[in-house]
Amino acid sequence: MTASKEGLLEQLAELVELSILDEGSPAAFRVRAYENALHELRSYHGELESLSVSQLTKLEGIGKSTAQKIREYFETGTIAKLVKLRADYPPEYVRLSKIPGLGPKTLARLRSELGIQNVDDLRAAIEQEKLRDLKGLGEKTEKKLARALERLGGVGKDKRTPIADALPLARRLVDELRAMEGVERAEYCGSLRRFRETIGDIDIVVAAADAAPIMDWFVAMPGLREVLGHGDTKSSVVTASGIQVDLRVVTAEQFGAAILYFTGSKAHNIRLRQRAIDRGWTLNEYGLTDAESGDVIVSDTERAIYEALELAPVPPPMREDRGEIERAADDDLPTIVTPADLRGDLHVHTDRSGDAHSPLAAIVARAAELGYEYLVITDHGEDLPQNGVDRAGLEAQRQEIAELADGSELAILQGVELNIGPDGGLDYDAEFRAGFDLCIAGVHSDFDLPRESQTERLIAAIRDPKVRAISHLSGRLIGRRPGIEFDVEAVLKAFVETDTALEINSGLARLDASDSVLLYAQELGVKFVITSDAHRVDGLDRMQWGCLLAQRGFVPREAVVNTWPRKRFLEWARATESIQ
Ligand code: DGT
Ligand code: CA
Ligand code: CA
Repeated sequence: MTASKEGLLEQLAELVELSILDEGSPAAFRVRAYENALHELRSYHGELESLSVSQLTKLEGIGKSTAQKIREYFETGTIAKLVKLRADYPPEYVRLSKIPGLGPKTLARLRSELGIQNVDDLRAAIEQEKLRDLKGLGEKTEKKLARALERLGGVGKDKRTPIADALPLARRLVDELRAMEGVERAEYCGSLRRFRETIGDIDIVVAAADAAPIMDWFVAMPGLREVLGHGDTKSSVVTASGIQVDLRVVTAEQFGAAILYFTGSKAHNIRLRQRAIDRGWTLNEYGLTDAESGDVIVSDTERAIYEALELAPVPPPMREDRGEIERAADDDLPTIVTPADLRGDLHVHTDRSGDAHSPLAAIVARAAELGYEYLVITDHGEDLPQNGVDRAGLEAQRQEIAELADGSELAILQGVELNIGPDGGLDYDAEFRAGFDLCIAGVHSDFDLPRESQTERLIAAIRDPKVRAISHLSGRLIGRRPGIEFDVEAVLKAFVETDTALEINSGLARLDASDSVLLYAQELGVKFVITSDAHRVDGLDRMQWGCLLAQRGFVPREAVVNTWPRKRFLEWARATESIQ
């Protein structure tokens, strides 16, 4: 990992995460300082590496101490403070901090008073009922943590990494590999390319004539925790953050067969191999081969292999043996949605929301650059503690929108993201809500209600005449907070009855609704919106993730409302014949 802006951003993000543990609070001065720097640098497009400490401090949000760390990174490839924090807070310990209900302060006490270092220790301490005796914790907290552990699905032995943690790392490695001399192609494969929500390990395939220099570079990257293997064409490492990465080098001719094989899934591969056998061929990571003569039929591209097997090429997110082989054979795969097909964004926050950061004008400017025909601004409703916007704020925004919309090609609509209360109630009142062009509504609280209550509150919100879409249906945060439990069939039927759209949220921490809910929903004829849920300008650019999630759910383009032209979209947005 040579010094690069991406590498710096990664180390700063890690500094934020570990400093929260070290300082005992996400609001600590140091944490905020790193966070501010991170946000500033993400949108800074100038040259960074040559800036001095005093030049760096001239950038907004960067103080002297952070500036020194940035210089240190570019000069040495690491930040000493981070190296120390990594030693103090190893990945097993950091994993504990992702368990809902375990704040940094409690965690520190568990470590100092009970010696808890990892999830297995915590589980054992809970089983021995040791937590309840700690001052200020008690039996209730102990039980709550036991449940959180249970619902997270065995965090202990199942060490799957949330996609939000694996994807940026994989993308950076692939970029670095592509920039290396002699590398013709590089692609991440495996579950990550299939866009699963959690990742066992990262599998990267490179096409190059000479593997040795690539292998040597890979196992010598700075900041690795462990080298598991260093072979001629295959090596495996574990990064500082505890993620395993496998790298294989093949020839350019074998590249298609190799990425097809290593993308999987295993079940998809088995079906492909059977089709090869039926034709008197064999299929493996080297190519599609005539079994008798041993001649390679095709191997250089995935597309050519699918075609030889008389299949339409299957997009990677669909390769789970969930009906895609049959549909590819009938040339009946769903028409996929790409970011270029999206004509508007329907879930975007401005800095009026307490947890968002960019002003309206900047959001509108970026939406126009993206070529959108329409944009719906949806700040948080007032019921959301700290982050919600009151009536006066939204009325002022209405004025601002009218001014920006005047003479603009882009249709700017005022919406709001309402909070679905525990009983299905919504923010403000019906009269005030009627003043919006379009409302979306989502669950932001009360994640622990019984299943029937969750079902009822969702259906009540779906049936509200002003609500046109439900944001992040389950409210989950992948690997950190399980979603609410509800009757999926009953809820999806309410979507169909009221012509309400189900959101496909592009935020990597959410990716909500999940692929299995989407698969079911599209079968029932539900409509969808793919949204960014941006909380700052650069968030608008993440629609590609929602598009990949839609592919995992076999969602056809026609069912995605924000692929429709403006007129048709506005008609749908303004329809209020929802059942009451
Ligand atoms: P993960 O890492 O657990 O999230 O899931 P994958 O799908 O990335 O699985 P992984 O890393 O074990 O292997 C990557 C791909 O390589 C897998 O999706 C399909 C292929 N593969 C690995 N082992 C086998 C095998 O025994 N048979 C077949 N047909 N394919 C395999
Ligand atoms: Ca993998
Ligand atoms: Ca692997």
